[in-house]
Amino acid sequence: MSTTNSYTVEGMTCGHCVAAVTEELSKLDGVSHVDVDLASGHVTIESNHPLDSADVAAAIDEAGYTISP
Ligand SMILES: [Cu+2]
Repeated sequence: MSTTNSYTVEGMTCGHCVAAVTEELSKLDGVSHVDVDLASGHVTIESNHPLDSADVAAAIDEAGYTISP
């Protein structure tokens, strides 16, 4: 069963940032699709099982950005 989670990421300024976030999130186990909207910082993650929000936060941190609370 597919799960969709949305987050808002702070600090992205260009397509390179989008690519970095997309790459790190895509590495998470079970993630099937990542969609990032640069203008709003809105990130949608589709996965085939529910994700641990700590894992998502760690991946975004790894890319160099933070989740907006
Ligand atoms: Cu950038």
